[in-house]
Amino acid sequence: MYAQMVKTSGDKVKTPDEMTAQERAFQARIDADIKIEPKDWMPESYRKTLIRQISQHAHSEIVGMLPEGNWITRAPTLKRKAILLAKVQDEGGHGLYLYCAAETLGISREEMTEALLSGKAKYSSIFNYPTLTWADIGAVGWLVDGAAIMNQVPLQRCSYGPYSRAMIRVCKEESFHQRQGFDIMMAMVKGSNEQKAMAQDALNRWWWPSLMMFGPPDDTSVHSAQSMQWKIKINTNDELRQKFVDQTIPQADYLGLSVPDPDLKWNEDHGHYDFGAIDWDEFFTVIKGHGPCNRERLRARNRAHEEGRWVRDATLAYAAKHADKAHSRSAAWIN
Ligand code: FAQ
Repeated sequence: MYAQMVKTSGDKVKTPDEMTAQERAFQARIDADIKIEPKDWMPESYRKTLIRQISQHAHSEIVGMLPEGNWITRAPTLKRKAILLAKVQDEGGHGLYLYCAAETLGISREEMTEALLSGKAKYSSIFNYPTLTWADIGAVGWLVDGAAIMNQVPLQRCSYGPYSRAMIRVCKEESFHQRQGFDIMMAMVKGSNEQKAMAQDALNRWWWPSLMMFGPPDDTSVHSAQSMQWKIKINTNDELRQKFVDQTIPQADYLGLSVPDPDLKWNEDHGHYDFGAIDWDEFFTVIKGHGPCNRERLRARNRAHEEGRWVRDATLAYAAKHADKAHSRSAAWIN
């Protein structure tokens, strides 16, 4: 039940000769940067790929509320508590826009929720790690939201209209999230030696999982080639990971912290940082459901779903009562 066990399968990208006339016309629209809207014709696998990616993205936002939600009652000041509360609510809002965007492709909210709760659907690997100290909340905002923005800014130009428009709004809020995380880290490094040590410890634990967020290396990423041809993805996993490293190392230097990578080195020839090998066994273990918190996360979502049942029932009963009233009013008017 707790494994994120959706089987991964990548189809070979079709050449123009292998496409039907309709598929060629569709690809031409994408190449001309014309957005695809819900009522437009689309290849079935374009629709399915979008449902997979957008619903996984939505689930990530919803499960992503848990590691930080865990610290709302323990935030060190009232101001930090209010900021964190607002941030966690934003993540819930992002999940809702994204579920709506996925619904335009013909999947229901119930189907997506069921896939998450049963452990069939994937959500980002990063949210299966624990937030052990307050410094982890800084590291999540700085690194996890930082990685999320790096991935989502290009998605504003994605070919599917509803997803691209959702990303524009989400990105505005994510930049605030990243800055609040960096602000927590700044406060920690300016504090006592113990606080600085907590910030370094949080960076040590979140660094590698943050790099894994971008997905497997390009040569093993099954979906990238087709998703890039369809502009569902604008950059490859490795391109975004490299941009993230290049952007984040100067920020770590500014904080006076160091990333836990002895192989990290500025490469003058390429104008990028070289970095050490990522433990992909760890990544695949986590996405198969065996990370440190997979069970806990799904238990929490299942419990929330059960405890929220009365709210859903009450909302439906209220809507039905009003539909009945409206029906009686229009029947009285006709008679
Ligand atoms: N975790 O062929 P690819 C956030 C799976 S939002 C789990 O490269 P693709 C906000 C992948 O699904 C974070 N699974 O796949 C926030 C596929 O399996 P499948 C979420 C992963 O789709 C911050 C298989 O591996 N963002 O953090 C991961 O082309 C703070 C093969 O991979 C998005 O979802 C992973 N990290 O590229 C909230 C952005 N990576 O489906 C709260 C949109 C890969 O065949 C607090 N998504 N897999 O069974 C994307 O850009 C892409 O889907 C990628 C993966 C880049 C994630």
